[in-house]
Amino acid sequence: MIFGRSERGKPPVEPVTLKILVAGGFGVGKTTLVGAVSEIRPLRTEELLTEAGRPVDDTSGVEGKHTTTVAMDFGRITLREDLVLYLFGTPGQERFWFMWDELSEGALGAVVLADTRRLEDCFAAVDYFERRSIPFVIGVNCFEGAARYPVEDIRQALDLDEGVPLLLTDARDRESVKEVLIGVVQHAMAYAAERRQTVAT
Ligand SMILES: Nc1nc2c(ncn2[C@@H]2O[C@H](COP(=O)(O)OP(=O)(O)OP(=O)(O)O)[C@@H](O)[C@H]2O)c(=O)[nH]1
Ligand SMILES: [Mg+2]
Repeated sequence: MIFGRSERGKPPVEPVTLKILVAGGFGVGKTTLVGAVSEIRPLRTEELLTEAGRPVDDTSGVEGKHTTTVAMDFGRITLREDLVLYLFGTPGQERFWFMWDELSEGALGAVVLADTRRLEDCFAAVDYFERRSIPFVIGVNCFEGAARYPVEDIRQALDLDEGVPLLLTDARDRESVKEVLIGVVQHAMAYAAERRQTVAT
Protein backbone atom coordinates (compact mmCIF):
# COMPACT_ATOMS: atom_id res chain seq x y z
CA MET A 1 0.00 0.00 0.00
CA ILE A 2 1.29 3.46 -0.88
CA PHE A 3 0.75 6.18 1.70
CA GLY A 4 0.49 9.85 0.86
CA ARG A 5 2.85 12.20 2.61
CA SER A 6 0.17 13.44 5.03
CA GLU A 7 -0.86 9.90 5.94
CA ARG A 8 2.65 8.97 6.85
CA GLY A 9 2.80 11.89 9.24
CA LYS A 10 5.89 14.02 9.49
CA PRO A 11 8.76 13.27 7.15
CA PRO A 12 11.53 11.45 9.03
CA VAL A 13 14.08 13.78 10.58
CA GLU A 14 17.67 13.34 9.63
CA PRO A 15 19.37 13.08 13.02
CA VAL A 16 22.41 15.10 14.00
CA THR A 17 25.24 12.70 14.73
CA LEU A 18 27.90 13.58 17.26
CA LYS A 19 31.12 11.83 18.13
CA ILE A 20 31.90 11.37 21.79
CA LEU A 21 35.03 9.79 23.22
CA VAL A 22 35.12 7.65 26.33
CA ALA A 23 38.56 7.83 27.89
CA GLY A 24 40.29 7.19 31.21
CA GLY A 25 42.80 4.86 32.78
CA PHE A 26 43.24 1.13 32.49
CA GLY A 27 40.28 -0.95 33.63
CA VAL A 28 38.12 1.97 34.71
CA GLY A 29 35.05 0.69 32.84
CA LYS A 30 35.17 2.31 29.38
CA THR A 31 34.26 -0.84 27.45
CA THR A 32 31.58 -1.61 30.04
CA LEU A 33 30.10 1.88 29.62
CA VAL A 34 29.91 1.72 25.83
CA GLY A 35 28.36 -1.76 26.04
CA ALA A 36 25.80 -0.65 28.62
CA VAL A 37 24.24 2.03 26.44
CA SER A 38 24.89 0.98 22.86
CA GLU A 39 21.79 0.10 20.87
CA ILE A 40 23.90 -1.76 18.32
CA ARG A 41 26.15 -4.66 19.23
CA PRO A 42 29.26 -2.73 20.25
CA LEU A 43 32.41 -3.24 18.28
CA ARG A 44 35.15 -4.29 20.65
CA THR A 45 38.84 -4.94 20.22
CA GLU A 46 39.56 -6.92 23.35
CA GLU A 47 42.67 -9.02 23.79
CA LEU A 48 43.43 -11.35 26.66
CA LEU A 49 45.58 -10.02 29.46
CA THR A 50 48.50 -12.40 29.57
CA GLU A 51 50.94 -13.59 32.16
CA ALA A 52 53.67 -11.72 30.27
CA GLY A 53 51.82 -8.45 30.73
CA ARG A 54 51.33 -8.88 34.46
CA PRO A 55 54.09 -6.50 35.56
CA VAL A 56 52.63 -3.61 33.51
CA ASP A 57 48.92 -4.43 33.60
CA ASP A 58 47.94 -3.42 37.10
CA THR A 59 44.56 -5.08 37.69
CA SER A 60 44.31 -4.22 41.38
CA GLY A 61 40.70 -3.32 42.05
CA VAL A 62 39.52 -5.11 38.90
CA GLU A 63 40.87 -8.59 39.58
CA GLY A 64 38.06 -10.15 37.54
CA LYS A 65 39.38 -8.45 34.43
CA HIS A 66 40.83 -10.80 31.83
CA THR A 67 40.82 -8.70 28.68
CA THR A 68 41.89 -5.23 27.64
CA THR A 69 41.01 -2.89 24.78
CA VAL A 70 43.83 -2.66 22.26
CA ALA A 71 42.32 -0.32 19.66
CA MET A 72 38.84 1.00 20.40
CA ASP A 73 35.24 0.37 21.38
CA PHE A 74 32.46 1.61 19.17
CA GLY A 75 28.80 1.99 19.98
CA ARG A 76 25.78 4.11 19.09
CA ILE A 77 22.98 5.60 21.13
CA THR A 78 19.96 7.65 20.06
CA LEU A 79 19.49 10.27 22.76
CA ARG A 80 16.56 11.85 20.94
CA GLU A 81 14.89 11.17 17.63
CA ASP A 82 17.07 13.90 16.13
CA LEU A 83 20.28 13.30 18.10
CA VAL A 84 22.51 10.27 17.76
CA LEU A 85 25.81 9.77 19.53
CA TYR A 86 28.63 7.68 18.19
CA LEU A 87 30.71 6.50 21.11
CA PHE A 88 34.40 5.75 20.77
CA GLY A 89 36.03 4.08 23.75
CA THR A 90 39.79 4.53 23.90
CA PRO A 91 42.31 1.93 25.06
CA GLY A 92 43.31 2.57 28.66
CA GLN A 93 46.81 1.21 28.64
CA GLU A 94 49.67 3.54 27.93
CA ARG A 95 51.17 1.33 25.27
CA PHE A 96 48.08 1.84 23.10
CA TRP A 97 47.75 5.58 23.56
CA PHE A 98 48.98 6.23 20.02
CA MET A 99 45.36 5.46 19.02
CA TRP A 100 44.02 8.50 20.85
CA ASP A 101 44.95 11.13 18.22
CA GLU A 102 43.18 9.23 15.52
CA LEU A 103 40.14 8.53 17.69
CA SER A 104 39.77 12.14 18.85
CA GLU A 105 39.59 13.48 15.29
CA GLY A 106 36.26 15.32 14.94
CA ALA A 107 35.09 14.55 18.48
CA LEU A 108 32.58 16.98 19.98
CA GLY A 109 33.50 16.08 23.52
CA ALA A 110 34.69 13.36 25.86
CA VAL A 111 33.81 11.50 29.01
CA VAL A 112 36.81 10.85 31.23
CA LEU A 113 36.00 7.92 33.50
CA ALA A 114 37.68 7.90 36.88
CA ASP A 115 37.95 5.40 39.72
CA THR A 116 38.51 7.01 43.12
CA ARG A 117 40.82 4.14 44.12
CA ARG A 118 43.18 5.08 41.29
CA LEU A 119 42.37 8.68 40.54
CA GLU A 120 45.82 9.41 39.15
CA ASP A 121 45.12 7.02 36.26
CA CYS A 122 42.84 9.57 34.67
CA PHE A 123 45.27 12.51 34.86
CA ALA A 124 46.69 11.73 31.42
CA ALA A 125 43.23 11.82 29.83
CA VAL A 126 42.35 15.09 31.60
CA ASP A 127 45.62 16.64 30.39
CA TYR A 128 45.07 15.32 26.89
CA PHE A 129 41.66 16.97 26.46
CA GLU A 130 42.64 20.18 28.24
CA ARG A 131 45.62 20.61 25.96
CA ARG A 132 43.54 20.10 22.84
CA SER A 133 40.61 22.21 24.09
CA ILE A 134 38.22 19.28 23.70
CA PRO A 135 35.38 19.78 26.22
CA PHE A 136 35.01 16.90 28.65
CA VAL A 137 33.12 15.80 31.73
CA ILE A 138 34.41 13.53 34.47
CA GLY A 139 32.35 10.43 35.19
CA VAL A 140 33.33 8.84 38.48
CA ASN A 141 32.62 5.14 38.08
CA CYS A 142 31.44 4.10 41.54
CA PHE A 143 32.75 0.55 41.93
CA GLU A 144 31.41 -1.33 44.94
CA GLY A 145 34.00 -1.41 47.67
CA ALA A 146 35.54 1.90 46.62
CA ALA A 147 35.33 4.61 49.26
CA ARG A 148 32.83 7.38 48.49
CA TYR A 149 34.27 10.88 48.57
CA PRO A 150 32.49 14.22 48.40
CA VAL A 151 32.38 15.52 44.84
CA GLU A 152 34.23 18.68 45.90
CA ASP A 153 37.16 16.60 47.19
CA ILE A 154 37.40 14.69 43.92
CA ARG A 155 37.30 17.95 41.95
CA GLN A 156 40.11 19.28 44.05
CA ALA A 157 42.21 16.16 43.71
CA LEU A 158 41.82 16.36 39.94
CA ASP A 159 42.50 20.11 39.96
CA LEU A 160 39.51 20.61 37.67
CA ASP A 161 38.56 23.92 36.13
CA GLU A 162 35.35 25.25 37.62
CA GLY A 163 33.34 24.71 34.46
CA VAL A 164 34.13 21.01 34.06
CA PRO A 165 31.13 18.93 35.20
CA LEU A 166 31.76 15.96 37.45
CA LEU A 167 29.11 13.25 37.67
CA LEU A 168 28.90 10.06 39.67
CA THR A 169 27.93 7.06 37.60
CA ASP A 170 27.80 3.29 37.28
CA ALA A 171 29.29 2.20 33.97
CA ARG A 172 27.07 -0.90 33.94
CA ASP A 173 23.83 1.03 34.26
CA ARG A 174 22.23 2.35 31.08
CA GLU A 175 20.23 5.17 32.68
CA SER A 176 23.13 6.40 34.76
CA VAL A 177 25.45 6.38 31.74
CA LYS A 178 22.83 8.20 29.67
CA GLU A 179 22.87 11.03 32.24
CA VAL A 180 26.63 11.36 31.77
CA LEU A 181 26.26 11.41 27.98
CA ILE A 182 23.57 14.07 28.16
CA GLY A 183 25.94 15.96 30.47
CA VAL A 184 28.79 15.87 27.98
CA VAL A 185 26.60 16.97 25.06
CA GLN A 186 25.22 19.90 27.07
CA HIS A 187 28.66 20.88 28.25
CA ALA A 188 30.16 20.67 24.76
CA MET A 189 27.30 22.71 23.28
CA ALA A 190 27.72 25.42 25.92
CA TYR A 191 31.46 25.39 25.31
CA ALA A 192 30.98 25.75 21.54
CA ALA A 193 28.51 28.63 22.02
CA GLU A 194 30.93 30.38 24.35
CA ARG A 195 33.76 30.01 21.85
CA ARG A 196 31.60 31.40 19.04
CA GLN A 197 30.81 34.42 21.18
CA THR A 198 34.47 34.99 22.00
CA VAL A 199 35.34 34.87 18.30
CA ALA A 200 32.49 37.25 17.42
CA THR A 201 33.51 39.91 19.95
N1 LIG B 1 31.79 -3.57 40.35
C1 LIG B 1 31.91 -2.90 39.22
N2 LIG B 1 32.64 -3.43 38.25
C2 LIG B 1 32.75 -2.75 37.10
C3 LIG B 1 32.16 -1.48 36.90
N3 LIG B 1 32.50 -1.02 35.68
C4 LIG B 1 33.29 -1.98 35.13
N4 LIG B 1 33.42 -3.02 35.98
C5 LIG B 1 34.25 -4.20 35.79
O1 LIG B 1 35.58 -3.72 35.75
C6 LIG B 1 36.32 -4.36 34.77
C7 LIG B 1 36.93 -3.38 33.81
O2 LIG B 1 36.02 -2.97 32.88
P1 LIG B 1 36.36 -2.58 31.36
O3 LIG B 1 35.06 -2.02 30.86
O4 LIG B 1 36.97 -3.68 30.59
O5 LIG B 1 37.43 -1.44 31.55
P2 LIG B 1 38.17 -0.58 30.43
O6 LIG B 1 38.27 0.78 30.97
O7 LIG B 1 37.51 -0.75 29.11
O8 LIG B 1 39.60 -1.30 30.43
P3 LIG B 1 40.80 -1.15 29.37
O9 LIG B 1 40.21 -1.12 28.01
O10 LIG B 1 41.63 -2.38 29.61
O11 LIG B 1 41.53 0.09 29.75
C8 LIG B 1 35.40 -5.39 34.14
O12 LIG B 1 35.65 -6.62 34.77
C9 LIG B 1 33.99 -4.88 34.47
O13 LIG B 1 33.07 -5.94 34.61
C10 LIG B 1 31.39 -0.94 37.97
O14 LIG B 1 30.83 0.13 37.89
N5 LIG B 1 31.29 -1.69 39.11
MG1 LIG C 1 38.31 -1.30 27.37
